[in-house]
Amino acid sequence: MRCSPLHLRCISVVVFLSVTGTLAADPYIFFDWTVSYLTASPLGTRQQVIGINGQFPGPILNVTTNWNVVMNVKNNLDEPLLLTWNGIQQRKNSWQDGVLGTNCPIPAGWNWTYEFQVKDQIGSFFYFPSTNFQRASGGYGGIIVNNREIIPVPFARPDGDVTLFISDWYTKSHKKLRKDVEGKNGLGPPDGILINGFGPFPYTRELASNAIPFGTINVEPGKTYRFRVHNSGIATSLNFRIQNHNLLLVETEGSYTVQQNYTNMDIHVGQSFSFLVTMDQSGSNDYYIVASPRFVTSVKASGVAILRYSSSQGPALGPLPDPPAELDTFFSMNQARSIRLNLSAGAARPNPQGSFKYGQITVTDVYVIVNGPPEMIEGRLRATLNGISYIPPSTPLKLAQQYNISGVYKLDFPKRPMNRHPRVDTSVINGTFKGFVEIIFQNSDTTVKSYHLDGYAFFVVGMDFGLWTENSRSTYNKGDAVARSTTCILVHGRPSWFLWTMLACGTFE
Ligand SMILES: [Cu+2]
Repeated sequence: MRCSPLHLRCISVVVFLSVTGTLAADPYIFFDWTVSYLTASPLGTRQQVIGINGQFPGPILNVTTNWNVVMNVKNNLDEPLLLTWNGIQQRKNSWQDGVLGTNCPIPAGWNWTYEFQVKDQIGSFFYFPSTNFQRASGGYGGIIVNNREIIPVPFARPDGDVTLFISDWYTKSHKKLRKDVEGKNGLGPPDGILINGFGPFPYTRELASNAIPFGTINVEPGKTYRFRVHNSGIATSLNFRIQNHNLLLVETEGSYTVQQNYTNMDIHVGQSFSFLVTMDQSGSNDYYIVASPRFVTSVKASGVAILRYSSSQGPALGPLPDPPAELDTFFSMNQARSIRLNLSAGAARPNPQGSFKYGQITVTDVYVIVNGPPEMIEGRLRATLNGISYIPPSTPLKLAQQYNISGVYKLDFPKRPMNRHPRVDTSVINGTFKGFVEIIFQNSDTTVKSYHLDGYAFFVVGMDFGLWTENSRSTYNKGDAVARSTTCILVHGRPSWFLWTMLACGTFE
């Protein structure tokens, strides 16, 4: 079996059987989106970008806990499209998460209706095309899951809500980039940093042209806004900050956090944060909003947008606010460790193991996963995990499982790195239903890695530089580690590790 329009249809029958009757009490909301190419010049060079309903970034999917979303997507691109609802933990129709293996891409010219429920969730997420390197051309947009009225929120209702996408950006098309990334040269450095699809405000003559339109966020003096900031880029960690303004961290990827002030935040690829920002400055001029590249010296220009008070009389003053020291990974790790779960806030739900206290759940499996630097394997530059570069089978995993087709994949993903030649394989982790898994990621490459576990939130219980050992467990945070869906592994001249634990709760129902 292959991904084909026929299978899209036959799967939809299964969906209706499983949905009918069980979700009737929760409201339905319907959307019609068309995905197509637009022409834009975010860095001054005309290029094709991917827009949704004519917008880049796409529209914000603004819903409330437990709503059922019926999302019809028409693919007007010239190649298959698969949209993923990143961070949405689907209890029903979990295969509709828009990643390869469980969900088929929508063929060019076709449409497909996703149907999913934002069950027991709140917070800030974003959707994007999950295959074909299309995210490098856009196609992304915000997801806001509001709390139900009866569920209290651990802060006063903000006066406004601002979604910001920060990302590295290439003037090459995603089609060209995906050839490059598999070839000898690799991806290469980006051409600039965008904020909400706009190039930088001309903060310096050398690095930013004044012919490029830039983003402006309009605010009222004295008011407090919730800024939802997403790194929707391809490879570059970014440091986010607003000149003269505090960032009060309140939420990340669906978890309320202990509320702490930051002057800046390292946001890694795929991560989402909510900050409360109070407009407590004089407001007689504008202020810079900055996203600058981290841990890379090849990219000099920052992404710069403008924060404009309604009382402003003139442009932002002075140099950009200072970033942390360019290569200071200790700063970044300490900052990541300082993010803690707010244990007194509502909206928690018990683990499938029936406990709120993750530190007391028995771990059923341990995986130590080591990434290798990209190398040539079977004629292409490929990254590996425990010596395996995953190759998607022509029959999607979910269909092979559903119809008991053998030989499509192997349930032999190694629990430890193997002492053998790297290979290409369709090797899958054999998860235990309702199991509780400890995963240690060890970064043996020279660049920051960002890991995302689709459809799950995991507890980031520890991270450190150096090699992980059994003794490292004594440093785990077993009380208030934040639960999120995307985390990073930094490097500091030697391997570094971080760890998460996760819930296996029925990706394959
Ligand atoms: Cu995801």
